[in-house]
Amino acid sequence: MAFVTVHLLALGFLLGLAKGAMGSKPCNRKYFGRDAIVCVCNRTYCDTQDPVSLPPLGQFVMYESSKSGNRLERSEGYFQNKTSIPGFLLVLETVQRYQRVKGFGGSVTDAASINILSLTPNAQKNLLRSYFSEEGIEYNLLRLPMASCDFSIRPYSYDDWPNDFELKNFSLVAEDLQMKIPLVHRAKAMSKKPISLMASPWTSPIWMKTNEDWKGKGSLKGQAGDSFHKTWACYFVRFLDEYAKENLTFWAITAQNEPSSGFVMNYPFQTLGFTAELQRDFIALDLGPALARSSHRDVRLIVLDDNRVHLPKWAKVVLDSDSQAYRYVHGIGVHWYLDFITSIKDTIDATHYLFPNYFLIATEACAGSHFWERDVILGSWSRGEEYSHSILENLNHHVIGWIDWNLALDLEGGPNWVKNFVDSAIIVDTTSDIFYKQPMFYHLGHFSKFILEGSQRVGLTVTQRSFNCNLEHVAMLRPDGSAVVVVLNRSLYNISFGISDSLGLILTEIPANSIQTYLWRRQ
Ligand SMILES: *[C@@H]1O[C@H](CO)[C@@H](O)[C@H](O)[C@H]1NC(C)=O
Ligand SMILES: *[C@@H]1O[C@H](CO)[C@@H](O)[C@H](O)[C@H]1NC(C)=O
Ligand SMILES: *[C@@H]1O[C@H](CO)[C@@H](O)[C@H](O)[C@H]1NC(C)=O
Ligand SMILES: *[C@@H]1O[C@H](CO)[C@@H](O)[C@H](O)[C@H]1NC(C)=O
Ligand SMILES: *[C@@H]1O[C@H](CO)[C@@H](O)[C@H](O)[C@H]1NC(C)=O
Ligand SMILES: CC(=O)N[C@H]1CO[C@H](CO)[C@@H](O)[C@@H]1O
Repeated sequence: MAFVTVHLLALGFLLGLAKGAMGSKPCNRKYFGRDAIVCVCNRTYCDTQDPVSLPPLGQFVMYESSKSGNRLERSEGYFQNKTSIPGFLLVLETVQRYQRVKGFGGSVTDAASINILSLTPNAQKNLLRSYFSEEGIEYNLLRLPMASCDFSIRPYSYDDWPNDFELKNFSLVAEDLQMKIPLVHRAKAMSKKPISLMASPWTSPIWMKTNEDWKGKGSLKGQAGDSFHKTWACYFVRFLDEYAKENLTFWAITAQNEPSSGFVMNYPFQTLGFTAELQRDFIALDLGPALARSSHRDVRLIVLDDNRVHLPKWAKVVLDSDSQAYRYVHGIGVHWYLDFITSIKDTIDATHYLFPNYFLIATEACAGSHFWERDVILGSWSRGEEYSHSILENLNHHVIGWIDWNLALDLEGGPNWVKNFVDSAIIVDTTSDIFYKQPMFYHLGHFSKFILEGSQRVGLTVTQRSFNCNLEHVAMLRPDGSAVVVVLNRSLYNISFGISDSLGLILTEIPANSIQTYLWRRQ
């Protein structure tokens, strides 16, 4: 059933947008304050999207989410002839070509798994469909901790038998076999896209560590090339072997989650310290050769996996041509937690220009992690904007993907064995068998659902500025040649603007505090 509304825009352009709801189900809104809206799902109801379909040449589709309550609301419109040029114009420049996109996703932590599996089966299905199916936002990347992290209910590794250098007693645990692995299989089964997996260790077994503890300042005993380092490298291969036996293979691993944290006194949860030099030597002498000798030689190896403040220095050290490490490395992972103290130009751009053959990927982000922030804020639009602002900034600076932290947390922002609670795109309320889809979920969806793997960023130039207007935006060409433009307005004002392509002009408007995705055929 479709109904048609006509928008008369502030500038007086007649657009003729057709708003359509085919089979999609609207957000069941719940307010946690003015404009603090979540979409509530339970075992019998959840908001859905129709599969993305491209309109005929000369038309476009636009999806909008707004602070005032739209959630991926679809409408259609027509390209206009370039008669009247609006004050603010974005011009697609397809001759300017940048990185190809890997994708978007979230993390299957123990905590996320516990929360998802605490729901009744149909509610679980609605949650997983929200992330992975065509009715949802169609994630194609998943990051899995190798063994425990702070978002576990106990610290453990896969071999807690002291001095088991041959990893005789290495084994996956209940968290993998009963929760994470089945969930990943369910996600893959309901996804139309191939899902790529990434794994990251937080800590080695403690018997390999200088401090023999999960947390606190500590690194591997000994030095690169010795039995501790060789065993730790074999542990990665064993992990990949054991997951392969469960029919899960990985696209990538990172050498260590947040390696710099292992040098912080009293660091509160699982860590293993590496300086850039230690990481370089471990990869050159141990991890790189172990992977190359294994059946997992095609698994991409990602270094850093820590805040971008360490760039470009970390890359210069690890990828230095005097060592062999650079031969084994494919990419560089960044976390967003200290973005506010460093510019992307001085860190990520600088790294890209030095090492253009290594991809850059955003491997972890969450809201509510700083001590001055509340852990969970239900319905926070500004946290959604933090996500889309970060994704836009990263995509505009050579980054090929963006991975959220926990797929789902509870009302407190956990469970987390050291109470390091944070926010999540989906918050589960187990006692009521419901879950809340937060604004962060929809902000991510504006990218993950539309910018398919293999899409390439192209130029998008602002040609006119009639007023002090500073929209954030990115443009992509998808593998089938269609175009996607995402536009974010974090301000309090509506803006009329245009998007120009060789086909003509989209005359449109973006409301205050909203995000839009435009999609159209070009041939
Ligand atoms: C689920 O939510 C829908 C929409 O709000 C509601 O009509 C229905 O009664 C709920 N189902 C259960 C089992 O609570
Ligand atoms: C644009 O101009 C062409 C040729 O002048 C015309 O055929 C077409 O209908 C116009 N399109 C619109 C959307 O006005
Ligand atoms: C492996 O585990 C068994 C108990 O299941 C134990 O007896 C044995 O000592 C362990 N081996 C190593 C090398 O730690
Ligand atoms: C893995 O896949 C094979 C072949 O499809 C199947 O026979 C086997 O049961 C699967 N194993 C697991 C653990 O899922
Ligand atoms: C801004 O846009 C919203 C939604 O499209 C509309 O309801 C509102 O009237 C607009 N405000 C102004 C000042 O144009
Ligand atoms: C992010 C941003 O700056 N957005 C713009 C949204 O629209 C208003 C009104 O035109 C501008 O002032 C903002 O700069």
